[in-house]
Amino acid sequence: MSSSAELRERAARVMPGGVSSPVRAYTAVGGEPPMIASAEGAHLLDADGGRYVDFVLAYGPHILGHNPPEVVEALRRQLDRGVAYGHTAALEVELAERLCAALPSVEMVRFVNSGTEATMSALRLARAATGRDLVVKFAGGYHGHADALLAAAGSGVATLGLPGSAGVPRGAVADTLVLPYNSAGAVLEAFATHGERIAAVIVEPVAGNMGCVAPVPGFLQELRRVTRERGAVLVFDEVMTGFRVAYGGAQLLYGVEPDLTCLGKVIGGGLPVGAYGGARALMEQVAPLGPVYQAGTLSGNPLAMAAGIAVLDRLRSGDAYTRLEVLGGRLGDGLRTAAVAASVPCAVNRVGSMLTVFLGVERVDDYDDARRSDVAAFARVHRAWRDAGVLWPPSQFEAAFLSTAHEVADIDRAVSAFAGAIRGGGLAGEC
Ligand code: KE4
Repeated sequence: MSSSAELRERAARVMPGGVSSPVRAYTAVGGEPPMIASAEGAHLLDADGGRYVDFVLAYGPHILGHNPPEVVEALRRQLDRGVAYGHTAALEVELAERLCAALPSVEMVRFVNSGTEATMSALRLARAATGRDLVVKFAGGYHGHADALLAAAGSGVATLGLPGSAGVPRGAVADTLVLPYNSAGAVLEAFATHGERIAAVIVEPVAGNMGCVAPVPGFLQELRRVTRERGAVLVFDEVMTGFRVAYGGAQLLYGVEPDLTCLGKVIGGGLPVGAYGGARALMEQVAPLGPVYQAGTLSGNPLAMAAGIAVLDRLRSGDAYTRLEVLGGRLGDGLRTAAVAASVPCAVNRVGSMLTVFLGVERVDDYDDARRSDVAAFARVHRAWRDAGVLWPPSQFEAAFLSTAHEVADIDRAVSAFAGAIRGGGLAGEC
């Protein structure tokens, strides 16, 4: 098989940046990205035989680690039955029933093939349902790459420093208001000025795309109050948090029920999937029942459904979230302790098994705070992790993830390499 170097060279010839998604190019942290040959549990293996503890987990889906037996078995079983029918099958119904049972605010759901499709469709539905055009999002929030939402987005766009994106026409973002995350005041002001025109507020209830940033107490509750009072649709983008921070998502964890929920990642067990859902009265406006058109050739794909059902059944029945909280706590505390010992200012933001470490700052509550962190120091730490056989998301503006397949030794390896980097790398007190 080709070596990583050979694969990178071949990839660069036929794929922009040699990647299928920008963050994978490692632009923000430097170095050549590994070319992966296989995965097992909490580990990735590259084309040169290198083995890494994986804290990327495909940016969230692999909450049970790579290739958990129940998912492999479900996929093997389904393969013998076919991979796409172009008709409704039992698996879609079974996963849809599980989503509706798990998420307090969801009575009906529509499957799509990515988080981008989920948020794009949810906003179309919100605009149709309200007859309004304005959409509020938050700086550093990333909801996929639909034109209307690529305005001061987080994740890849933030990492690449692109204020939006080339190719997005002015008209596409003219109705997108971008506010500071965690600022209820800014939201109230926006409603005071534009209230009658606001169709929806879309929010990552726990932000993951400016790095992990939790909602400050009362923020989500205030979004719920003002949107209900002013007749706007509250959209929780739970593509990352859905079934990650709790079986019922962030809406269960924080006790705030949105009007629409967007899902992805975990619910497909690593296969292409997305979904959006909410109250029946809203969802019945979606074609073929209602006037809001949305479609997809491979939506409800039986393989993705089979994998998603296997993952959710394991999450619902076992002690996964207890284990994830213990592992997450060990990692977060370990990183904080190491930073204190090295006298390096550091903010470790964690919600369950998603977390981000910011260097050179003491607190990160929004995108401006995140951008004040020392991204050069982060890049140095990222390289030290890699040298220690630890793969961390290659961007300050991403969340790292844990799985039930991670062991204490994996956590301690990441903490030890971090401690060495901030101590040995002369970061102490330098940030
Ligand atoms: P996809 O279209 O990539 O499936 O989902 C878009 C999306 C929507 N909403 C949230 C909260 C998301 O985190 C995402 C995608 N997340 C990024 C990582 N931060 C995907 C990784 C990538 O772009 O390569």
